[in-house]
Amino acid sequence: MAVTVNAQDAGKGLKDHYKNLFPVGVAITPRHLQDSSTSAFIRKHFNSLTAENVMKMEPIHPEEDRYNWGGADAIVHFATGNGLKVRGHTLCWHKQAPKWMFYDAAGQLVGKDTLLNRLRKHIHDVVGRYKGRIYAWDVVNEAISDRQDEFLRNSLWYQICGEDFIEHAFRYAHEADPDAVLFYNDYNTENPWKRDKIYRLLKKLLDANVPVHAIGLQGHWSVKDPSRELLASAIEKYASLGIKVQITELDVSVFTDDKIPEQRHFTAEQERLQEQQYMMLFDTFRKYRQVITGVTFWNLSDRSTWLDNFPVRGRKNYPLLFDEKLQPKKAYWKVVEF
Ligand code: HAH
Repeated sequence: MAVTVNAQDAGKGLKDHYKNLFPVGVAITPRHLQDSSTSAFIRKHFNSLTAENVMKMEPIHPEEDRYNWGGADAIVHFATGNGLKVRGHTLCWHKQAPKWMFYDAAGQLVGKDTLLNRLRKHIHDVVGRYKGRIYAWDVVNEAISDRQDEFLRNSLWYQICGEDFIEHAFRYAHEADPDAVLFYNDYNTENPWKRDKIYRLLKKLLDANVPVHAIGLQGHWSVKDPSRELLASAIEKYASLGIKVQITELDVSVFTDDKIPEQRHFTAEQERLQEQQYMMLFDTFRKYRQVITGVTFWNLSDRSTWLDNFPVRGRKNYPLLFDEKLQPKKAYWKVVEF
């Protein structure tokens, strides 16, 4: 079976199988591009890139008057030179944000005007630098609370600015690059009560003519979650607002909770469940091809993924379509067979 598929595959990469549907992307670090076999692997399978970390606020803007452009420039340069798209990630988030953003020289929290001015400057500088080369931006990441009794997350952005920071972030990004596709990005987007809060937020922004064009479903899923039904109903609900949908950070954890202990191997049972889950996911993405404008994986292969340290530090995970030797897993063949 695998032999037949291999023969038909004829040097095609993942992106080639999906070329009539949507771009297939991956989150990388600039170091991946310095190794020629890794960069060849990236070019074979993917036609869109996201910086896993180097475009986030703290790494790219560590001090008020200093930017660290090196890593971001390298990714954009590689993408431009090789005909890959770039998704920017991310302009306004409660994590990996530099402390200086929220404090004055005396160590006191700044007021709303100062914080919004700093956010505006940051967004103009970053989006402006890559104008025309980064086609989409995750403008606001994870602003909705995970608590059922709370609407927005109680972050410093929210504490200082109230709800307004969200609308301002989108307006600043649109000023800086009117052609960029602007995303609200979040996780647990299929959970009905979080989904309904996100819908409410987006509806409010759209009603106020805020330039938000799309939603990113991060897609940090597991072999058991989400169900086909919840995924479909989330996609439909967001799409009913007239916005596009992307899967921005896809991986399928082999663990279903934090209590499962670490193990030495990818088990046959995990492999089977993961194959089924990936099949269901891509089958659903293909069904909604009219609204899904991209699918991006969060890391290249099981060799190294953020899930090796999250939510349990040091618990090796196997969430991607390529194994530790960068070889396609069984799930890969299921995803490209349709
Ligand atoms: C994502 N958060 C972030 O968007 C991405 O920037 C990061 O590299 C990895 C995952 C997912 C997440 C989290 O950070 C905390 C709790 C749940 C999910």
